[in-house]
Amino acid sequence: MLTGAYNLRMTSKDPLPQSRHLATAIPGPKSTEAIKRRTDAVPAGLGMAIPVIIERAHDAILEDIDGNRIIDLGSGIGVVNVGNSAERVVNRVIDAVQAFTHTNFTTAPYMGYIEVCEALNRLTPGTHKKKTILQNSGAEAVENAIKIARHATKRPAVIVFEHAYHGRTNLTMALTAKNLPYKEGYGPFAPEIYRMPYPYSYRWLGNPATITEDALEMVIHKIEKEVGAHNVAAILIEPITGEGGFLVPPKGFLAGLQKFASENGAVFIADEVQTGFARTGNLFAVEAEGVVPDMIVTAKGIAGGLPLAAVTGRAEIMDSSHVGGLGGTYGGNPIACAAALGAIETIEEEKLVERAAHIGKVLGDFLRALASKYPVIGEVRGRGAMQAIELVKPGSKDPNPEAMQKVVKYCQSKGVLVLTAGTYGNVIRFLPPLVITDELLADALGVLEEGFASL
Ligand code: PLZ
Repeated sequence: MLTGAYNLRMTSKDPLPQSRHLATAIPGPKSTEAIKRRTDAVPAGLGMAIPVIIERAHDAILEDIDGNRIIDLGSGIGVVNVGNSAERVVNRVIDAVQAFTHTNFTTAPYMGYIEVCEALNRLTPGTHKKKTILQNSGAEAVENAIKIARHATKRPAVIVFEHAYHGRTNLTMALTAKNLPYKEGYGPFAPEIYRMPYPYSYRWLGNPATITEDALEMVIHKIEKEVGAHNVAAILIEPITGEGGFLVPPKGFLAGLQKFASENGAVFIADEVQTGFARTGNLFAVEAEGVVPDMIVTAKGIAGGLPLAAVTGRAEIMDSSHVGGLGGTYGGNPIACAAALGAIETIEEEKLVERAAHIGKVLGDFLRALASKYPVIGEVRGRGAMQAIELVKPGSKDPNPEAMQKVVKYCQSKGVLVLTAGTYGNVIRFLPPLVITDELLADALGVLEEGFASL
């Protein structure tokens, strides 16, 4: 249902065409001027993937202030799975913001928060009784998951993995694997975090046939000998690593960890911040392996671009905290909750789970064909609309971040936004909005191929 205000806003400008268009070089003159102001006003520590200033965006197109229309293959880092400014999100946000902007849920509750929690309790894997708490960001939700797991188990230790990314707060920096750029100089870090080997199949030195068993044996041995299984509050893992370069664990690895956690009274937590909300061709990535986590952390795709995150878990774990032990000023803000309900409705009504699987097929087939042509592509991996390529020096597995930079810059100059990732800084990742048309995706992939041809 369109509100009057929304109609007005939509008719004040032409709808944004879903096509790539270069009005100027990228960056254009207006963006170039504005980026000088950015440099002057914001700290150097904030990176910038593409040096343009965005004026508006819809579905899979970003339009900058010079009038360039850029194809979005990043979704704001896996956030706008339902598309930029998705209609149901925008409409619900406008209605919500006109009703009230904030009360604080622990001061005076409202239905949007409760409805998002009900939806997550219903949609996340497992038929057990679940409860959900809402926060503002992925990092805050991961922190809360650990906090709740420690309280419920009365244990200190947290198990994490190589190549993991969980956020930028003090605890989540400690949970994150990669030093530069995330941790360098920002310590000391939170204690009682234990990092385990990860079965990175492309770079695994052992026998590929027994990678799952061998990795599980290593991990369990280390937990038992170096931590003590009875000290473990939680095992935390991304079902597919995000910032770590879209590493897909070998089949059975997640299930093995879950089994170990349940046999030893630890909480098995899936960080689905990047993999969640239809991205991988399932609503949640753990579903592909039939794994049911005790807790699942979601953010990004949950609210179509508004800041919202959640921890959903077994009711008895979630209820362990005393009254007042959990909270926050903005967590589950009514506008963000309205956006989440619009995003969830969009995923269900536009069948975006199936759409992600379709995009995954198109993208995966294209990337594999590209890899057979260009030996600089060492591996294609991912699931659904979460695909990546790892670039190496041809004839070896030596990381090739230089080639990655060149291809990424080429794509940008032609109006295609792609993101990078990976422990070795040599991965190009693809996270298109799930509403991208086949034509637009094909156009973007054509540009990508030109990028490889230009090397
Ligand atoms: N867990 C799996 O991917 C966020 C980071 C962007 P926040 N990833 C994007 C950047 O450079 O800061 C992420 C994630 C996984 C947790 C987080 C953290 O989510 O919403 O950024 O706090």
